[in-house]
Amino acid sequence: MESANLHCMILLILVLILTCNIITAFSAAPATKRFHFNVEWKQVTRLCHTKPLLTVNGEYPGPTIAVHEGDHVEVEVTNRVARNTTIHWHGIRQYRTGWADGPAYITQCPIREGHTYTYKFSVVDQRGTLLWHAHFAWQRASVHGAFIIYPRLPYPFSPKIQAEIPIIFGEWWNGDVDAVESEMMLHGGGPNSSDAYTINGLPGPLYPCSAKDTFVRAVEPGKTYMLRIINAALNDELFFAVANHTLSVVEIDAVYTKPFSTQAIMIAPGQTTNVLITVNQAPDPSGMFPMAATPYVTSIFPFDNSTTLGYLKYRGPKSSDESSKPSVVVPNLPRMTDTPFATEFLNKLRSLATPQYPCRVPKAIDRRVITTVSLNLQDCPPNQTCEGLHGKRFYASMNNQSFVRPLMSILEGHYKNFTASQMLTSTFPERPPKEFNFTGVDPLAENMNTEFGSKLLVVPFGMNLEIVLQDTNFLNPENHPIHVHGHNFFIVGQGFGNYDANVDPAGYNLVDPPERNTVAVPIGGWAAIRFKTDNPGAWFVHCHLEVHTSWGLALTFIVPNGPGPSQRLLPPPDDLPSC
Ligand SMILES: *[C@@H]1O[C@H](CO)[C@@H](O)[C@H](O)[C@H]1NC(C)=O
Ligand SMILES: *[C@@H]1O[C@H](CO)[C@@H](O)[C@H](O)[C@H]1NC(C)=O
Ligand SMILES: *[C@@H]1O[C@H](CO)[C@@H](O)[C@H](O)[C@H]1NC(C)=O
Ligand SMILES: *[C@@H]1O[C@H](CO)[C@@H](O)[C@H](O)[C@H]1NC(C)=O
Ligand SMILES: *[C@@H]1O[C@H](CO)[C@@H](O)[C@H](O)[C@H]1NC(C)=O
Ligand SMILES: *[C@@H]1O[C@H](CO)[C@@H](O)[C@H](O)[C@H]1NC(C)=O
Ligand SMILES: *[C@@H]1O[C@H](CO)[C@@H](O)[C@H](O)[C@H]1NC(C)=O
Ligand SMILES: *[C@@H]1O[C@H](CO)[C@@H](O)[C@H](O)[C@H]1NC(C)=O
Ligand SMILES: [Cu+2]
Repeated sequence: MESANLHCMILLILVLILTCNIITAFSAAPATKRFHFNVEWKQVTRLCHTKPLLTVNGEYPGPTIAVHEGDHVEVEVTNRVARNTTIHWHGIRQYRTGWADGPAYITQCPIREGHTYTYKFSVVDQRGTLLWHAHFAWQRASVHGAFIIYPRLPYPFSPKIQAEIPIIFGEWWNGDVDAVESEMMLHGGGPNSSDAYTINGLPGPLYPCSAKDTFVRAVEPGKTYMLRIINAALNDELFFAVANHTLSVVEIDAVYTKPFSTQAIMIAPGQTTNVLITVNQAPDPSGMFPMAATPYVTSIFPFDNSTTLGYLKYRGPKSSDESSKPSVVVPNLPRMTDTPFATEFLNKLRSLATPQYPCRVPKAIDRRVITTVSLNLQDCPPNQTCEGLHGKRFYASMNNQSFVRPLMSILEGHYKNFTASQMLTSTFPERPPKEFNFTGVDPLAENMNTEFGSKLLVVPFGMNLEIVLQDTNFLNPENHPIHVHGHNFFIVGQGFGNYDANVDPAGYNLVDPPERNTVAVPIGGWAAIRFKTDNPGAWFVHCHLEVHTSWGLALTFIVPNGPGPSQRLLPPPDDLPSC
């Protein structure tokens, strides 16, 4: 009897080992993947303007990082320019490795000219498309690239994918982008807008002197492709569509979704979206189908209202007329101000929520923080001239705190128990300091000044936290893509107008809400996000419209160490840059 049981157990173990082997045979075993990034200038020409462009390894967009789920990653970054820099691995959880997160003055001091810092972290329980980008000044404009995490298990969707096509959106300036930021901060006005949008660094044929810089990708008729779409633009949310083709959304921010079909997508800066596209149209004479991106605009500021165009080129019989010109007709994109389309699209996003990929949304919460996300109009300091509206200066804030980056690493200060800095007080207000009709007031009748500082929000380890992000119509209401570092969150609710804590929670989706790292808070509305504070460290929360981060639309929250030895922030690496 006993020996029979033993045999059973041995058999079971054998079966388990075999099954495991089959699973790991699908992809390589976890490994350490090493990359070398040189941050360097490169002469680049677009729209007939040649300028030194800040790049990684001379590439624009930068090199793709491709790893497998479970891999350990080491990226040695050497700064070869006379400016400071840092790199952020956008959406990577950085569990216990906050030192490798990257935002300057939050988790590290900048990497100075001639210095090297090696970012070391593991990629755990995430799969799909993310991005990496510089997190210093406005360097993200050209210092960015795809971060692809291949899954250990087969994709949970069909049909079979012929190939994948990265589609990275960016913005091109004819001038120096860092100068655009410094000029704006010096005079208090709005920033210059970009001169072009780009697909994989190429503006396409709708711009002057640009037809030769057009992204074209050959595809096999009848096959299905996966587009890994990344919005690395600085200041613009975008609509994207491919002429005559339907897109099927299967993943956002490296989390699988319930698939759904759509003619176009809305994608905010910092967000990623994987879509399937089946190449099933009768090719037009040129065999080229245009794809295009154009902004989704909720701002009153001047903006880049142009359209970037690329092509899918059907591979076909030679009979296709080589001389016929490809269509430059923009595919069916929503109007630039089409908030109903953006809302409808975002409302279709749902976590896959299967036993294999469960949706771990907190059903109950320990704390709710309510914060405004707001633009501000600051009185001009005496004896200065300011170029914002009414001779004042533009700023932005959360709960009337306009975030100022201290000239030190907050994470290091936290780790070393610094109390010296007056700025690092743990008193970020958990409610708006003034209750008013956030989305109904006449802004110009209001005092739109803000306060400046680096107050920290401190939350206990392991709690279920809800943050309600409330837009205001100070200056004007806008859609703000809010990015949280170190944690994915669930968007349990969103709506227009003012959040009502007595009414709105009843409408939350606590079954299959979308899980993301960046939420596009509706214009003149609110979004409620939930997550478990399971990652000790100092984490930046900010608007991914870079202009708003420069104006202070940000906060930093601290998660202390948990009780267990594996719930503590790891010690800082030896090569961590100092200020
Ligand atoms: C911003 O645009 C203005 C007007 O086109 C131009 O004169 C100025 O040089 C630009 N600033 C920067 C920093 O590119
Ligand atoms: C693509 O769609 C447009 C209308 O949306 C139509 O005019 C055109 O003929 C279509 N092209 C092909 C090749 O089907
Ligand atoms: C973009 O803005 C410019 C200047 O305001 C205007 O002349 C042009 O018609 C606009 N283009 C589109 C496509 O809206
Ligand atoms: C502003 O300028 C006036 C006259 O030039 C001067 O008297 C005053 O001290 C200045 N104020 C400040 C705050 O610099
Ligand atoms: C910081 O304070 C905690 C608790 O007071 C202590 O355990 C830890 O050793 C201190 N860390 C440093 C680097 O001083
Ligand atoms: C806020 O203002 C809007 C627009 O004036 C109005 O429709 C709404 O009823 C107001 N809400 C509250 C709570 O007063
Ligand atoms: C924000 O702070 C400024 C400066 O203290 C103050 O003047 C303003 O009334 C405050 N606004 C709100 C909405 O709390
Ligand atoms: C780089 O950052 C350090 C630390 O904040 C600062 O002291 C230094 O002045 C900066 N260098 C440049 C070129 O901006
Ligand atoms: Cu914003």
